[in-house]
Amino acid sequence: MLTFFSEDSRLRRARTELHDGALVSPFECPERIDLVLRHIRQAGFEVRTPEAYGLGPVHAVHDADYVSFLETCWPSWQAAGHEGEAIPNIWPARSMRSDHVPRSVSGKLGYYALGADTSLCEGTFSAAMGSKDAALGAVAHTLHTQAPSFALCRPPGHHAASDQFGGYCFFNNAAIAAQYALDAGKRRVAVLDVDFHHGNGTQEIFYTRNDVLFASLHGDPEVTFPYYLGYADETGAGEGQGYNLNFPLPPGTSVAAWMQALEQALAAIQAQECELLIVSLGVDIFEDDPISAFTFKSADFIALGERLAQAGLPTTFLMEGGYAVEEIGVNVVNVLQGFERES
Ligand code: OKP
Ligand code: ZN
Repeated sequence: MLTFFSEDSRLRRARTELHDGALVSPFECPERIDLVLRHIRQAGFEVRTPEAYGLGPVHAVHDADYVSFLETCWPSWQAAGHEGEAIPNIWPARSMRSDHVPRSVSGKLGYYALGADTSLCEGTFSAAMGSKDAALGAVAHTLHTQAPSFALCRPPGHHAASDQFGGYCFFNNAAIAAQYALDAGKRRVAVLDVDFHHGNGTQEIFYTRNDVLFASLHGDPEVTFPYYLGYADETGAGEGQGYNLNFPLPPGTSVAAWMQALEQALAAIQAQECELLIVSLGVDIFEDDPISAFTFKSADFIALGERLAQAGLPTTFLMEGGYAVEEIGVNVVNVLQGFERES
């Protein structure tokens, strides 16, 4: 399967993640790329560098002031004389004003962040640009040829909302790709999110719209990040009513039960006459993922790819999570090869 990847994705090399009360080396590390590329090449897939699409497709789904903030945060943080990486430590919480963006970079950080797990550092913006370019290159290829494609996006995107970063995400690659497909003439696009974590950003961006059907299978937010979105009763609003589908599943969910939920998601995608399938492919549903709690074995990813192919739609896969670095490449390529075998 033709793979799109930008070397700029390597430019983010964060040193710190606030995890369980300590600053640790980030789970979302550049080494993830190497393992995926190794297995992509072993499978004989061509790897193509995407063209630079600029900020136009980003502004189509993200707030312009948010995008400027991401671009200027690191130099502003350094100019303020801070030693470590840029990490928010205060938010416009319920008891305070959320209608005002403070002048200080520290105030802006809390305003534009949804968590403290994701530090901003040198190269973050450039890596996010490369990541969304890979997504755009892949979806453009699928639009032109009907052939499936894979974007090795890094950093991931599905937690990024219209004006917030977090959960290791800055630009919402899936939303950017879906909007690009709509602008190219598709009437309805399905985004199927199989990452262990709920794609809160993708949900937020399309929540009131019926031209994108968002369906997500994920760890129950009662007990799992991102906690404050991803419940089954979030079904869309206004014209988007019925076009948002959440399948929260308990930690330890069996692959069989997960596949049953997938059947429901695919049935909705089929019923709503979607013309393109974008898969937010997180392989953190793997049994040994260090921050997740589903039970996929490497071989199960083949069956997942096969089942997705049976939907019969033009399909673009976008990389999201997956933190069992040793197995990330096998698991991703198993999905893609399962898909190819069945299509
Ligand atoms: C990103 B993606 C570990 C707790 C969770 C954020 C998880 C982000 C996952 N410190 N931290 O959906 O794979
Ligand atoms: Zn995840």
